[in-house]
Amino acid sequence: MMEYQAKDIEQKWQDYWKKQNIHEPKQDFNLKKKYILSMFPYPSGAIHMGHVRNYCIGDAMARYYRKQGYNVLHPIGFDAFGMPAENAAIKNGIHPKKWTYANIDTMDKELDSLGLSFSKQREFATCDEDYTKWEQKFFLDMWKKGLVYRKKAFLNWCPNDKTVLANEQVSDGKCWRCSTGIVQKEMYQYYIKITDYAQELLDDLRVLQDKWPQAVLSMQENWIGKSLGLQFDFALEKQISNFKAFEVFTTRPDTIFGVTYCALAPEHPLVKEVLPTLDIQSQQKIIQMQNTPVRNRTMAQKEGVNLRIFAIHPLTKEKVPLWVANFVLIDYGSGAVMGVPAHDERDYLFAKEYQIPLKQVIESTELPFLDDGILCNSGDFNGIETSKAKWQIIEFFEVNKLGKGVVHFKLKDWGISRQRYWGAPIPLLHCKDCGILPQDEKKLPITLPQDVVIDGEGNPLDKHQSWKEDICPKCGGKATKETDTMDTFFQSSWYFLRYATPRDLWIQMPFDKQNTKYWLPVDEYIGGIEHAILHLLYARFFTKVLRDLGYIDFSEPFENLLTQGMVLKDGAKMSKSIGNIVEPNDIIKKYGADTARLFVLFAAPPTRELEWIDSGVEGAYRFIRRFYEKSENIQKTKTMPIVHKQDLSEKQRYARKKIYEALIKSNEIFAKKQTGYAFNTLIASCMEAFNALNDQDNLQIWTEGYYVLSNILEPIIPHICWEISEKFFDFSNFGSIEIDESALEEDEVVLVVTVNGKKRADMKVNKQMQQDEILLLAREKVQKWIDGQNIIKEVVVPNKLVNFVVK
Ligand code: ANZ
Ligand code: ZN
Repeated sequence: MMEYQAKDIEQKWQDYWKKQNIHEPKQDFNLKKKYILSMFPYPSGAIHMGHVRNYCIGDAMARYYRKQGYNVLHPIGFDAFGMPAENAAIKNGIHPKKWTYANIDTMDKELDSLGLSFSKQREFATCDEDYTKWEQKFFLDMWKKGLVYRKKAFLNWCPNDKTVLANEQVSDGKCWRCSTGIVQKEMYQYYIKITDYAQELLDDLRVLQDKWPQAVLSMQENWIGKSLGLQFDFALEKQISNFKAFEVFTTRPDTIFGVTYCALAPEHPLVKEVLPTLDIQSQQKIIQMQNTPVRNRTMAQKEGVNLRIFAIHPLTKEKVPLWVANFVLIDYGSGAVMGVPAHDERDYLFAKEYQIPLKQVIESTELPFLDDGILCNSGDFNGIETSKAKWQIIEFFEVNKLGKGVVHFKLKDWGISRQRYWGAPIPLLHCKDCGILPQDEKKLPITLPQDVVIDGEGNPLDKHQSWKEDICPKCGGKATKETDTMDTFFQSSWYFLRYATPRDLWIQMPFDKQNTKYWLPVDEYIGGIEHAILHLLYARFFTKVLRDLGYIDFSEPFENLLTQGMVLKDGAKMSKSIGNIVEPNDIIKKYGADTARLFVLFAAPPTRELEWIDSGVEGAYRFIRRFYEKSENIQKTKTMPIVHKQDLSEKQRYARKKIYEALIKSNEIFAKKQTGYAFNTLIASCMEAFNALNDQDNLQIWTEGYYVLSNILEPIIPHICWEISEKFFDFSNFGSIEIDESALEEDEVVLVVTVNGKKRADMKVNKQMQQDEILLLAREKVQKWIDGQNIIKEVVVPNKLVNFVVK
């Protein structure tokens, strides 16, 4: 008997694929193509089950389309810049570069051991210098086009470590390393004007309808957050230094008569002016609000300080008290709001806390009343529906030059500066006479210095004097390099474009026009839902910018998107902190890669959560072993086996039917993408077919069954299928296989039973039923019409009709 030795078989085929370069795309633009891409990993050091799932889904697609005759691009790389490498350097003293490339090496081997059909020739890491070069070029293109600007912004700052912290590094307002209370420090940052593209990013979500998950589309829509509203001024009762008024933005102009207070963001410039006039306690409270990271404020209690000054309501001319409130954001709208506690939940909570009165302006029995309704206490606008009043009040403000209707987006410009070492340097120079200048493009890439001290204090680049020194391209005087590096999302915003160009061109160009035109957009993009907004939004934005810079001529990078579900164990997300990790390596060592692949695709549909079940892994292994061991009886053939269909038994016909049903399912899950690539149902269908095959003894059918099943299972368990295919079919089964419709025909037919030509009954019979038997049954069915009469003639028209002539 053939014994299933997963390790030997898998090593054999992985070596073979590598040697034959079988998974490299062909440079033939006449072929139909598919670009299948699973999101590239961060080189943390080891592959986890989430990766396994992600890459097995992509690999199944890539292999399927290859067999269907497509030219397939299925690349892999590493998203290799970022903080963990620097943290490892701080902790263990390893250089970030060394740490990163060593991790890539390890993970590469792990990915190989899964038998993934990547185009390895196009593999790269985003920290490779020839990648940085083009990224810096794009940055300069954007700079020259006016898409980049520098602005002071508040950052989390640890006064002890003297370093900027990412939001993730702040917990409970304290530094993750030294637990010192962080402060908000105003520093220069570079921003990219993604807001210039807000409307297009929103509009084009429609293009992605039905091709991207609805959840992702909705999240992006909310993130972009378009609002229509009224922007207008509240005059101050008394001028304060230069301030005569402040501006507010509201989406509910219909509630304007209900304003009982106004509130400013803690960072509002007017607050700075008023601050010295307040008592110490109020001052401290405001400073504390300013030092709370914005993200934490939205979750905190509503807090406020009364500024003890008044604004004048533009319509009623009433005095309105002015507050500072922690829920007002400085960079949304005007950084100031009108408070309508009777009709807004947040305003209501705030007013209750600080005993601010309510004023009802929409008819209702209860407050707060948040719905639409009829206006009251609103002067000339009484009796009007809120939805109409909104527009009438905007018009009133415009006609009387009191304010104007405006569109606001929640989307903010993309801050790309990081005060970190392990990133792509921002290619700018500072000259004390000429200001900020772009680096000469001929000098790109601006690379990182190797000799660097990484101790967690400040930005290592900023402390590296000899690296910083440079020459001003304009006046020839001394200049210093910009020491900020770019956000890693900058790298992941165009990596999918890089793969489309063969490696030998990478030094000369970011990507080649013709290759890009052929391969892009990505046909299937697969990744975690956690990237629903940032990465997927930045990549969409980058694509539009590169289009406007003349590099490409399409607007959306990812044609279809599949967001895979999480991998769980014991009901919780597999994670180191919970300690419920199953190591992919252990599974591969014990059972083989095919088992890991089969289980991961069988246990749940790709978009759903997957619960790791050990017995399920065992089951997957047993199926593969049986599938392999039973293959020994196959009759060798280099073409589709021909089955003699006469006189097949019921079990034999059933087996053939199940085989072709599985084949249909295989084609169906790729054709009907909306169903989310339900590989699990395909596998179930194959298992059912295999059982039916085992339940019959016709060798031709046996061979035919294996011919088909090893074809449709190849995308899922490739090693074993290649082994079987080589041994018995000489790979002749690795193409698209035609469906034998006759195998799918139902065994049962419905016959019409007539008496003297008149229909009297329907009768379900097996197609193979003998004529005598049919007549016997038919006579019973029409008993009452032939009772007591002579049957003169009985006619059976096969598969159609039985007629009795009686007298
Ligand atoms: C008065 C009002 C009454 C409001 C009411 C809402 C309901 P969206 O729809 O998300 O765009 N707002 C404006 N600027 C703000 C800021 N910088 N920080 C915090 N909140 C701000 O939100 C617009 C609404 O959010 C605006 O409409 C304003 O409150 C508030 F019954 O004005 B509204
Ligand atoms: Zn200069």
